[in-house]
Amino acid sequence: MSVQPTPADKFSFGLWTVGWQARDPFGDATRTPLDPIEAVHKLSELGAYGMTFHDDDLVPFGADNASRDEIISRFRKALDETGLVVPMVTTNLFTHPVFKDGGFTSNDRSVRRYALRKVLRNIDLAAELGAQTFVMWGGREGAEYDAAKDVQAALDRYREAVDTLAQYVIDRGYGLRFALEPKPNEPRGDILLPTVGHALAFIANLEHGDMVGLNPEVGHEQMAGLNFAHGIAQALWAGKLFHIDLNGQRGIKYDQDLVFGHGDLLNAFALVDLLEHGGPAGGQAYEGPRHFDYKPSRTEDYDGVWESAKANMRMYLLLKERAKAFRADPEVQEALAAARVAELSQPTLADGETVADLLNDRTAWEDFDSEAKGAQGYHFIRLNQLMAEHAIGAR
Ligand code: GLT
Ligand code: MN
Ligand code: MN
Repeated sequence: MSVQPTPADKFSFGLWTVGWQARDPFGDATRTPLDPIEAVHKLSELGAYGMTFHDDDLVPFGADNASRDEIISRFRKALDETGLVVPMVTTNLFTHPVFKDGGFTSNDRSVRRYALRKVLRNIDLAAELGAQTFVMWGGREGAEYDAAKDVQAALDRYREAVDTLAQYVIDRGYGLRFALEPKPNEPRGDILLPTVGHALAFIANLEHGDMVGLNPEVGHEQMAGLNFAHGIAQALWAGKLFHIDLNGQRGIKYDQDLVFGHGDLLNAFALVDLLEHGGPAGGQAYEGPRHFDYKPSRTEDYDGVWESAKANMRMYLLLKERAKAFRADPEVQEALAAARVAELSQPTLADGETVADLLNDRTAWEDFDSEAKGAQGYHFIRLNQLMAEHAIGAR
């Protein structure tokens, strides 16, 4: 298998990733601005198929209509020249001070109305560019102080916003779906919809929940000490994995946005294995873009930026190759059988069996040997060792 990315791999990058000038809370930018047109050409040369952006990444906040149109038409020209597509668009409701208490959930109603207008305008652009997914990362939707935010009212307003926007998409006949991106904290002390689980529960309470799914990010779950591959499995189980943000994170700390696989490598292996081979019938579980949302470290110049873009795609392809070898290894097959992994797919009750039947089944209780079952080994460590050996290329 080749580790040379091609558009068939569906790799996409946020314009804000390679374009990040590496300004952080403690230090100034270390890189000059990147022209979006150059980003399109460069990413296409490297083998990516898509580019995504926030409204303000492309068109500076507050630009007049004439310059907005000109920027968008230059951008479209670059897309046409390279064949790069825009599978996803998102709105910046976090940088400008007006959003310091949030967009959809600001305590100030006029800010909420302004936020809706900003998103509506961007939905038109997303549809015009042929995007299928509209991501909503509510980084400023949250609070630092418990008494300052009525969380139940905030969730009412969040729901109102998402349902209003979904209704607009329906009315316009746009082919867009929404993907909510959870994050536990940063920049707010506490962000609403902090994890995959919270966001799934929120979606279940929407009027247009069928059009709304998730865009989970590796580091955002791992910042909270959660298992990202498990979160993705639950999102798939709920039919809600609409998009994904791939990157790396080393444990519970600030959001690092490292290159994919440069954090928890074994969890990255499990994730790629799941996305590529983990469907209920054993097929590819996720067919959407493999979207990288990372930040080339502040130490890098532009050579380092393009190296890091390549590294993301290479890590994914290498892990995909390793996951394939893992699945094909007869010893792994044996270890999976010894660990009884497939037995979990067997329903606990037999077809047509009732609770009365279960109550009458002596093997399930009266004759069940709990001591012997308590003493049995599950052989999970051997299986994990084989996975680790495949992941590091030892087999
Ligand atoms: C911001 C954030 C990301 C989100 C982007 C989409 S913006 O960079 O850190 O995780 O995916 O709004
Ligand atoms: Mn992040
Ligand atoms: Mn993200």
